[in-house]
Amino acid sequence: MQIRASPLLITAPVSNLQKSQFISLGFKASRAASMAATPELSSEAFKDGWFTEKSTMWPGQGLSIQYDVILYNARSDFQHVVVMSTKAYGKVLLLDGVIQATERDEHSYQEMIAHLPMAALETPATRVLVVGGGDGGVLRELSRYPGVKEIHMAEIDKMVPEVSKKFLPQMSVGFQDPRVQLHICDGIKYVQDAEEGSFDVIIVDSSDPVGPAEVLFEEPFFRALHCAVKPGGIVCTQAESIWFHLPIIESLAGMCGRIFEGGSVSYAYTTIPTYPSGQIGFMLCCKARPTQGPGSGEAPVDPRVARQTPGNVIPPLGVKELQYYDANVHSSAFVIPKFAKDAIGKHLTFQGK
Ligand code: SPD
Repeated sequence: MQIRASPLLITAPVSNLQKSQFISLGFKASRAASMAATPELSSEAFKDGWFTEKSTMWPGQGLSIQYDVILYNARSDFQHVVVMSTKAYGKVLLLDGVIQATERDEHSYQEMIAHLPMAALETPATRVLVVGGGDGGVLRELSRYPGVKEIHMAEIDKMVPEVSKKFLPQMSVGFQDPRVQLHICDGIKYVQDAEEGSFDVIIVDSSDPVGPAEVLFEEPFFRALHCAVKPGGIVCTQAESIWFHLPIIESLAGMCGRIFEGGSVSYAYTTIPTYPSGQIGFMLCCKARPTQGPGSGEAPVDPRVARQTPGNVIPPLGVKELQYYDANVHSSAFVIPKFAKDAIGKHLTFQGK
């Protein structure tokens, strides 16, 4: 399904435009009628060939990107899914009108949310879980670790992997790794049902805490994450922007500190031009280490240290070289500005002083 931006967009409401465009492009009436079932692209968000991202989570601002074509526009059981093609950022995936990934800058987020926990482990990971992340970019990054035996993904919305496989090959390449098992299910239930201590790393690659992802920022889910990760293992969750969301980050860090008692809680971040404020963070929660055996010890794991190294290119899978992450970027990602430290430092194990 392709809807082309045209001068008509300047004046026509998008819902009317979809029908008239399909007719003027020579589509049969039945095809045009079936398009009526596709969701309307709100004329406020898609106007004059520009998409503008507005949300109550970043009030008073909106990032605009000029688009050429709407490649996909459908409503799943959970959310509104759009893929648009743009000159500035390549193809862009939107969920409920919020930018999730663009071909140009997705590597900064996907590499960091995956490699910060994976590389910080004292003992290399063998079993990893991704909650959400249906575009596949995080899977692509996990495929760089030859020691990993199983990579599980619990994604609630089957439309996201399907759309990514069709339109976003640079991300969905991650699904080609034979170690990947995709479970289309409620991520919370999947984690609650997991065997205790059965994952070395759990990555929560969620959208923002409005709509379907809200529960992924709440205590019952974090208690289940703590149970499912191994002693000495690491949970890494999307943890929003210090420019907009310090109260959310503060309460998340406080909650994680209570749940991961005896372990450590740290906030790291990456830069990314298409997320609000150009910055997004990650909460790294390390479970208290085992009292004996590999990786045992009293002191909690300090995730600021990169102890493992991801592989760089994997030709059989078509995984290209890293573009953002290296060991220096790893440690510097935990250096947070003073105003953020003043607000959240009291909850952070190593970054508060
Ligand atoms: N404000 C948008 C935050 C989106 C975070 N998740 C992105 C998913 C990419 N795999």
